[in-house]
Amino acid sequence: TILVLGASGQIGTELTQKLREVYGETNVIASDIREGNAEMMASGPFEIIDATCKETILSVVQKYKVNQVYLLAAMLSATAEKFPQKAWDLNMSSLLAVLDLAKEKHIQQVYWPSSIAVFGSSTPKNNTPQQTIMEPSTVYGISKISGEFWCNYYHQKYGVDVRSIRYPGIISWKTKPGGGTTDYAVDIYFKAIEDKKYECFLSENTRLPMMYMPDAVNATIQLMQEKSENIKIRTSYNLSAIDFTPKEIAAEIQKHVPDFQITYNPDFRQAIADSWPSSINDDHARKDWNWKHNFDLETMTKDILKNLKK
Ligand code: VAH
Repeated sequence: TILVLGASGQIGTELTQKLREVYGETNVIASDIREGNAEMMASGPFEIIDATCKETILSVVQKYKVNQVYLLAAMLSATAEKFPQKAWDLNMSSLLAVLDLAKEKHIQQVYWPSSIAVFGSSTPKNNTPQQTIMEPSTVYGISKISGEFWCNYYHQKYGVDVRSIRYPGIISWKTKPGGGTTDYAVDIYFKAIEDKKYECFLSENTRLPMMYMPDAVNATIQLMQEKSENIKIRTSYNLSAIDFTPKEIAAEIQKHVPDFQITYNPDFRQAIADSWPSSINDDHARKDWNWKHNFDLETMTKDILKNLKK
């Protein structure tokens, strides 16, 4: 069976839903520090777990004979700047707890997400390569780059089968934004439908790498199903789909909501966004495990607005 830690979060919610479709609802145990949405709570087993507590995770692993853990619990970039120590503790102790369970053979496979936040202002901004200068300037980025090297260490030293993806900004409509810097691109769709206007906390030409949730969820499951010998990178894979600016996404929305208005009022999150790349090179993921994305800005926008207008 599969255990999802952080199942009530933005990615966890939709990853749990997809895993239950693929593996069967009773074979995917959802867990978080708080309950998830009604659909998740109704569609399969749920456990309240503090992801930093190894003993609690182990007891649930033993209760359901878990062999795969997806660790999606974390504090994201903007919130982490407000609570640095809490973010470090949550992001790191949850990872080390799960890696130790794998080292001790309680579980056989681990998924853990990294982020483009591992890159900093000194990283080449366009078509950022898999291996390059990485000087993160956010607490979130520091925790993610540290986590990548812990994953690689546990794989090299103890043979732990841990796999990871550096997610770009993930766009979805099923859960409200959760404290990320890229979450303007989630909120903008809700506001376009509700108010026909949106005040953006990033400047109009801030280009960031992004991906629609279905692509991110499919990539995650595809990576975990790949034969282990094909996974050449055990820190974390660059993954790319689209990149756009607030101005470009607003123009795409205006094709469907003609009187939608965007204004700009950059805040502390502008400095975070400015430290990240504008586009990512993911040749390694495409070569090692045949990754390819399906959604672009146009098809993503159509799909989101179709669902939000229901
Ligand atoms: C954040 N959505 O904004 C996350 C992600 C690359 C961005 O890590 O913090």
